[in-house]
Amino acid sequence: MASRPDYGSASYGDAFSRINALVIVGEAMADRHFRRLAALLPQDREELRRLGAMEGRHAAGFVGCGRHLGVTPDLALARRLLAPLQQQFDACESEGDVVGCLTLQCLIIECFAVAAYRCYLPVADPYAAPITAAVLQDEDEHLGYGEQWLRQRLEAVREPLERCCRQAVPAALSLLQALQADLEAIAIAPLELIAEFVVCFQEALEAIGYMGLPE
Ligand code: PL3
Ligand code: FE2
Ligand code: FE2
Repeated sequence: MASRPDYGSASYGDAFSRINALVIVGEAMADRHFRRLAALLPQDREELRRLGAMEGRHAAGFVGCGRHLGVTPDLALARRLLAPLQQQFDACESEGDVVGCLTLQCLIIECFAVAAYRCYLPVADPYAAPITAAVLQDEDEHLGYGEQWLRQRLEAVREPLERCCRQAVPAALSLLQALQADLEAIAIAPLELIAEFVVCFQEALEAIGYMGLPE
């Protein structure tokens, strides 16, 4: 069990101002992505709108976590750090690459969120822990939606899916690198988070049907 940080300390609050902002802006970005996906995939429109609304509630929940600790989130920094992922989504959208849009949000960003919240949960403050646990269940559902959609179109999505991952996985990992010291300050081991992401991503690829099959 990781040792609990001092949630009231200045150093915890300082690190949390950046982590909390990243999560708030990341959730708001996910909300926007699901609404765009709802427009791109009219047959799933209602479900995708529902998933987007969940993301809006996640953002609000994490705003409350920062407020509870008296921390002001550094939203400008978070927007800068998330810009590459946002730009990638916008580029896929304008190229009509629906598979790229869906892979980026429902596979990469959701795996990233699941890994981050799994690592945060055991070291979260008592106010944030139940909020994070509830969000984590929702993220599993979002990942499941993406897995199912991609699994049903396995051969057709292979090439755009690979192209999307090749760009997005390094972008997500460099984001973690930028926050390495802040993660340590809130008692998350950056390497553990990367390992968790890899596990989650591999499980998702297996669920879609790319790996784990006998040759
Ligand atoms: C998908 O629903 C939302 C995507 C949000 C992206 C979050 C990434 C967070 C990375 C590092 C933060 C770990 C600690 C979490 C603390 C609340
Ligand atoms: Fe979310
Ligand atoms: Fe999500």
